[in-house]
Amino acid sequence: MWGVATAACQIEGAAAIDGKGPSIWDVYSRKRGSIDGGDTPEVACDFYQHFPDDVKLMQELGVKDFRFSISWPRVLPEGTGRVNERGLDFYKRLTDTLFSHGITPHATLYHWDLPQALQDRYDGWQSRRVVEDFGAYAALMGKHLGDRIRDWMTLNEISSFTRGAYGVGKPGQMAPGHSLASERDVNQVVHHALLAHGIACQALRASCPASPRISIAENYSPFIPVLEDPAGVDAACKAFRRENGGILMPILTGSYDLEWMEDHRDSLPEMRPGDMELIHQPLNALGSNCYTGRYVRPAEKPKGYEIIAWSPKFPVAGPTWLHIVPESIYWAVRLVGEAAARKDLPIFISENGCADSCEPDASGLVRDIDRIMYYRAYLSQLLRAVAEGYPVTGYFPWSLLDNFEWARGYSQRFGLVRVDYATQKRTPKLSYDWYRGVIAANRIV
Ligand code: PNW
Repeated sequence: MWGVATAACQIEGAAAIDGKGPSIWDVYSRKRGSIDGGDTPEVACDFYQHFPDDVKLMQELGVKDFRFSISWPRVLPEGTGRVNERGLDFYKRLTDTLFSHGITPHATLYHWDLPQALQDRYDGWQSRRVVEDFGAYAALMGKHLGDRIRDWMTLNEISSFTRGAYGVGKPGQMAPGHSLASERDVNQVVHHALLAHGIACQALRASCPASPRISIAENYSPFIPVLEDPAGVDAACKAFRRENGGILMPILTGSYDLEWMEDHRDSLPEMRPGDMELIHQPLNALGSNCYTGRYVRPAEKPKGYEIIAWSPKFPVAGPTWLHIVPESIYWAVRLVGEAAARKDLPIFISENGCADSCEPDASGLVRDIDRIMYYRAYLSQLLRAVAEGYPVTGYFPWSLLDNFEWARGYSQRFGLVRVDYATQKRTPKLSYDWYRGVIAANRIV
């Protein structure tokens, strides 16, 4: 599959239109100092109005698969109970339009826009009550949209909306931007997200009329051996299991990694009987949001590996965290098979991308050769995984459009298509033309 990826809160706009309830990002972004430039997702790319044209852009690009997310407060303004038919209707119109352009929808149930009502009612992800409510929302989506949507992702990047939002003694940068008393409290928030994933898998399987294909989009950490010899690969495997031991490993294996538990022995979440079984649901595939990775080498330490610190001028592509590490995409695939012992599990790249640094030239074209370099390098590494027989099934660059980049507001542009936010004019960048060539040839050009 050659696709593109987006998320509701980052592109839709229409934050209070047609009965949508507020999300935690609508409220958080109005808090002074939370978002660069005081930006908010209120209008964004106004995809809510512009989607027919944007679907045409996808068709011209040649993609046959589109990843988007459903806004929970658009369909359930209070988080539970009353359904907003106009919200539901939007996703029906969107999927109909996708079908009429030969494009398959891939829907994420949760890409960070929790209904503010649930934040107010019981502190959102801090409360175990969110698990049941997420299950009910998933069941509702399966019932109303399951005839059109067969490919589902439950959650997007558990660590980002839990650890990224809840700091210990200091607020996180993601909504709702709270500070918690202890690491145990943060691990409890993560545990609730894991349970929500599990219950959503069950709810979709019970409610979709045609059997759904279920995955989760996770930004687990890949590790790249500095030296790729048996000892280096072994160090990468050890790092992979331990560093991903609190999210990916329980999802894939049904238990927190034992060494991760050792690292967190004083801060383990409250677990009830049956929790790990609920978290460990069969998956049809795994989505990897892959942007960067860390280098490791073997070490004479109890852990058996050392994560190498970044050299001061290591190249980045946009935000400061986005170190350019093309091999990360190869190891993100390989280590699921090798370190997590899930060689059977198909993997698709649910996100990969970078922010560019250019303004349009006199003709209006954005010559984003930095993005082309980035994509070509990462795709070459993905091709290595394919060549070695790993079950790679698809690639969804982030993103179709420039969009609301969370705490960075509109300052970071990840799109293959430029958006002029003042006029909502779309202009395909040079990388759009390049990706169209890749799709048409079905090879890296
Ligand atoms: C992902 N990090 O977020 C999200 O899924 C997208 O919504 C987002 O726009 C995209 O990547 C680009 O940032 C991330 O700090 C946010 O390592 C932060 C990190 C990674 C991914």
